Amino acid sequence: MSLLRFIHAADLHLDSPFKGLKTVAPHNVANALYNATFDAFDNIIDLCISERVDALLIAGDVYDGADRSLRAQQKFIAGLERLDKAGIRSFVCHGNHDPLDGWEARLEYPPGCRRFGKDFEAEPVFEEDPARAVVHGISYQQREVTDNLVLKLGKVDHTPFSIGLLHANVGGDPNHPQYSPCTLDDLRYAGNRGIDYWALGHVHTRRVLNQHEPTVAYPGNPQGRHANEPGERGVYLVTVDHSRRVELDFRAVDTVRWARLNVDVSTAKTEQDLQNLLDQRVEKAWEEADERGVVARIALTGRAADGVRHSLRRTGYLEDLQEGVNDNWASDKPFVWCERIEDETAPPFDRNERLKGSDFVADVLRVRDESRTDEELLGRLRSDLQDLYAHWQFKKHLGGAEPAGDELADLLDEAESMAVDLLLGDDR
Ligand SMILES: [Mn+2]
Repeated sequence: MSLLRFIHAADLHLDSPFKGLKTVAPHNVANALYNATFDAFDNIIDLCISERVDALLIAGDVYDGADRSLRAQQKFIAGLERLDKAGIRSFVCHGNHDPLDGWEARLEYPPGCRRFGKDFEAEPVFEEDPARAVVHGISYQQREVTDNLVLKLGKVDHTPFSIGLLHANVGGDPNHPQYSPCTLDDLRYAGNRGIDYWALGHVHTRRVLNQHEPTVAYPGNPQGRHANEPGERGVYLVTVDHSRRVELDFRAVDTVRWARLNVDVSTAKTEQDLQNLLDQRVEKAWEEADERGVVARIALTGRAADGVRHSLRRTGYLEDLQEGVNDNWASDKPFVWCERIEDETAPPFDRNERLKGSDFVADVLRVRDESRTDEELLGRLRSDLQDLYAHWQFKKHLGGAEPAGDELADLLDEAESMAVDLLLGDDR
């Protein structure tokens, strides 16, 4: 049996508006988006109950705006009530999107829910055994908290397993506002090393900043809200054993997934080829989403054949391609809805023509050609590759022995093409 099991969630952003999309998406997609943040929250509650955890921790930004909608508040409380009836406690702090001074309807929270105020307070997880685990939480009084809230934490009793619940920007992540800024060391030494687990919120992409003593983690938001929040989204299921070892298990709970799909069209000789490649990629995304709806932004990449590239430039061509994808996939259940197709293809490249030149690109091509026969050059290359493949940091990613024969030739071709792409960029 474990000492403690809980779900660490953050940044629910209930009732996110999905700006602009609801009006252009087909009805079934708009509807899924409309419910997405709520459905993800329901999945969290279901997960808590099916995993029989002791508590749910929510590290701020429960709502999307300080003027939280009534619907969002009702749904939030309904979820917490379901937990309460299942005998699971909930602990909530508020962040910059849902500060304490924002409007709120006077609704009743279930008795098992503890919401934290503007100063750190400690609340035992188990009423009958208060020395087992304690949550220390703090909320934002107003939207812009520029003080380091961690410094407000007093000395923490180390007897119980102690969790800090906080919405904060650790280490100055430039993609998020610098609210309650602090360093990893602040967290490490907070309460004079009394905290065993920092349950953080604010950064929407999940990451573990410190594995143990203390564990410091952002679970990310449980539901992506736009193309810049792609991929699976969820919560951490946290198990603490009696020697206080922490185990994190990420669980996806999102109901609509954002995907950025790259389709390399360099092998497409005709428009039909391109369409086939597009369809294959969309099908793969559909499979990968594991029964969820997908909102896809597709980028066509690679060096397109002249004719294909020309077609892509025709007025309305990309929009028609997009509509074709949506005709096939958007009304499926689950759906893939393509929100946009972008042409990022590079102009075709005539290798023989380029070889005749005297510029650096021509040099790169010549070196590649020499590497087919020049034993001395190949020897140098092999010894460099050996160093790389034997390096302790790369070994685990590269696996196995260094490439030889055809494999090496493929690698060199790929290197040439990458080098050329980088040197030429997009000539447009
Ligand atoms: Mn947030």
